[in-house]
Amino acid sequence: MSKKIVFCFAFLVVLIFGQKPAQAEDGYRLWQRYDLIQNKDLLKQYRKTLGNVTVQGSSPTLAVVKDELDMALSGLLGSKVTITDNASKKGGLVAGTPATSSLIKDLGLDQKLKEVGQEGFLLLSQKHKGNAYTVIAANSEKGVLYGTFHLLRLLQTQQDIQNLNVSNSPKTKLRILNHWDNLDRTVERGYAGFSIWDWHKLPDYIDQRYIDYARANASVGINGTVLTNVNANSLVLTPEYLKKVKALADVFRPYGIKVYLTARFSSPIEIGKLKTADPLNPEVKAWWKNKVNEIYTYVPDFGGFTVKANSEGQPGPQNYNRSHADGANLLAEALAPKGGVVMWRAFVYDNNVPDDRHKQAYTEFKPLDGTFQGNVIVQVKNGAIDFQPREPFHPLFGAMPKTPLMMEFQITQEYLGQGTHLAYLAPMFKETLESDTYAKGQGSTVAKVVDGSLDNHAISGMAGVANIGNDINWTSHPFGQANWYAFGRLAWDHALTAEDIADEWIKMTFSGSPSLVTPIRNMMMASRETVVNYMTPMGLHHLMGWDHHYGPAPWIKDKPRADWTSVYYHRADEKGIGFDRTKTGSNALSQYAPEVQAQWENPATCPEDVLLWFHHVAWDAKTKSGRTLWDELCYRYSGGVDSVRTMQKTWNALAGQVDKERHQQVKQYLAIQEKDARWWRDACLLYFQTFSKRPIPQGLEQPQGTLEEYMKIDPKFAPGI
Ligand code: BDP
Repeated sequence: MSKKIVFCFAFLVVLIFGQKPAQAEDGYRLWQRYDLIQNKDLLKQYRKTLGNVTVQGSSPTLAVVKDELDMALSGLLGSKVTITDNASKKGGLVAGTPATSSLIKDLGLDQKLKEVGQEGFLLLSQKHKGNAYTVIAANSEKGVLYGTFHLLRLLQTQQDIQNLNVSNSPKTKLRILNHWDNLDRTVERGYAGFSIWDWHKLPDYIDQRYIDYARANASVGINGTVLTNVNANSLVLTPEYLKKVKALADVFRPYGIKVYLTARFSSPIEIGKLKTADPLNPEVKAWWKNKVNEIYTYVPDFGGFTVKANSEGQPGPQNYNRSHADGANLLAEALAPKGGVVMWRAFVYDNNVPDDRHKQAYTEFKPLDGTFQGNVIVQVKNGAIDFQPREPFHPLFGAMPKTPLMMEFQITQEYLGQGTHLAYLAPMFKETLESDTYAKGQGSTVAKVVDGSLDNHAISGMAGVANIGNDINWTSHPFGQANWYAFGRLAWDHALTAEDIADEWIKMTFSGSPSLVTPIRNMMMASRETVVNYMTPMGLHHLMGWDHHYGPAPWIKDKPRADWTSVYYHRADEKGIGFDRTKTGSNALSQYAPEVQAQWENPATCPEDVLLWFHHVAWDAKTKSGRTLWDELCYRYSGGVDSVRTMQKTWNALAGQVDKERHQQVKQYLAIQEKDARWWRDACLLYFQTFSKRPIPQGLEQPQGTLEEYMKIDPKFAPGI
C-alpha cells in the first residue's frame, strides 16, 4: 500500500469513528500512558484548572513529583507545561507540604492533614485570595507524591476535577512486592522473562527500567520491595552485593520505596564462617547485629528481612531445636535499633509430619502468639495450601491476636495459567480479604486482621509475589499488568472493589471509551472463576503438573513427598472425591472459629465452591443445580472452556479499538488458554472417570485424546522452576 492510500484510510477511520486509529504499543508504559485526553470538554476543563503548575520546595521526592507532572500533564493536555516554584497569583495546581509551600501553609489545613497521617494526602479545590487552586497537600513529601498520582489517575480516567475534596490515606503500612528473583537472574515462578535486576551491571549501570518500576509502584502506593527470592542466597548479604543493593535503594528512595532482602538463616555459617546458625548462640547474635549494621551503612533506610525458614528444605531455627519465634526474634533484635522489620513467613509444612498439610502452619504458629518481638510481622499466605485458584482463607487469620499478621498474595500466576492465561486476580484477593474469621464476632474480616485494626497493631502489611520480569511489557500477559496494579491498589485500600479497580486500569491502559471498558471489565471480572472452573472446580486443588506446575496432572502419586502429589489432595476413589477435613477426616476445620466451622462442616451448608476442599462427596450426591456431583463437575469443567471461548469472542470484537500489537498478543494468548482449558478439562475428567465410572453427560464436548496421551504430555523447560 502506498503512503497516500494509508493516509486516506486513516483519515477515513477518523471520519467514520471520530477518533484516531489505535496505535501500536508494546505495553512498556503500563497504566502510565499519558496520551492526549480525547474528550474535548474535559481537556478544556483540565487545561483551565491546571493551567499553572507549582511544586513548592526542593527535595529528591519533590523533584520526582515535578518530573512526573511535567511528563504526564504535557502528554495528557497536549502541550508542554511549565512548573514553577512560586504559587501563581492566577490560581492553578499547587503541590507541597505546609513546610515546603507557603500557600499550603496559608490555607490552614492542619486539622485535615492530621487525619491523613504520614503517607496520606488531601486533594482539594480551594479558593484563596479570590483565585481558584487545585491543591495537593500532605504532611510528607511522600504524601505529595501519592496525591500527585491520585490526581493523574483522575485525569487518566477522565473524572471531573472542578470540585475536589479528597482525603486519602493507606489502610496498611507495608505494601510490598516480593520478588522471587535469584542472583543469576532466573525468577522462581517468573513467567515474564528474567529478573529486572541486572546484578552483573549494578551498581554502575542504572537501567531506566528501575526508574519506571519505581514510578509504577509509587503510582499505586507500593512502598517496599523485597529484591530477592525467599529461597535465599546468602551472597546478597556480602559487601559485593550490598553495593548493588545500595544502588537500587538510591533509585527507589525518592519514590517512597524501601528495599528489603531475604535473609538465609544459615548465612552466619555460609558467609560468616561460624560453625552454627543457632539463634540463641551469642556469636550468631553478634554476627547478625554486625551484619545488619553493615547493611545500614549502605542503605540507611533499609526496610528489613523476609524469611522463609524450615520450609521446603530451607534452613531455620528448628535445625537447632529452636522455635520460629526464636529465629524471628534473633533478626528482629538486630534490626530494631535501626527501625527495620522482620517479615517471617508462616508457609511451613513438613512431609515427615503425619498431619494434613492444611493444618501444619497453624499448629506450628498459633502457640507462638505473643512471643514475637514488636518489629516482627508474620507473613501468611491467603490460604493454607499454596496459592491455588481458590482457597478458603488461612485459619491463622484471626487466630493470633497478639501478633501482627501480614497477607501474602501471589500476583504471579503460578497456579493460574502462568504467563499466558488471562486471570484477573482482584476478585480472588477480595474474596479472601472479605472472608469473615469471626475472631471477635461477626465482621472480623481477614482485611481487618491484615490492616491491624482488629487487634490494634502498630504494623500491618500486604505482600504480593511479583509477576514482573524483563519482558518488554513487564508481565508477559498484557492483563498480568492489571494484577500488579490491583495488588497495589488493594494494599493501599482493601475496600476498593475489583470492578472499580478494573475500570481504572482499563481506562488508563487502553482507553476510556465505554464500548471498550464495559466488555473488557466483564471479561476480567469473570476470568478468575473461568480458570477455577477449567482447572479445579468445587474446591479441588493441587492437581497441576509436577514441579513446573503448568497443566493438569491429577494422577501424580508415589513421589518422595506425598504432600507434593495430587492424589494426596483430591482423594478420588470409587465412592467419590474430595478431602474430608471434618471431624471424620483430618479435622482441619477445627482450626477455624465455631461460626465458620458450623457453616463448612455440613456439606449441605458448605459453599459448593469449596465443597471438595472440606468433604469427600459421593459421585451421585445431589448438588444445588440438581445434578449429581459427577455431572456437575463435568458441567463446570466444560463451562470453563466455554467461558474462555466467550472471552475470545469479546476480545475479537474489540479489534480496532485496541492497538494491533496488544490486540494480537492477547488474541494469541487466548488461543493458548482455550487449548489449555480443553487440556485441563479432558485430562481431569478422563482421569476422574476412572473412579466415577460414569459417562460425561451427552451434549457436552467429549475429550479429544485418551488419558494415556494426556499423561504423557510433559512441558519440558516450562519457565519459572
Ligand atoms: C510455592 C512455590 C515455590 C515457592 C514456595 C514458597 O512453588 O516455588 O518457593 O511456594 O512460597 O508456591 O516458599
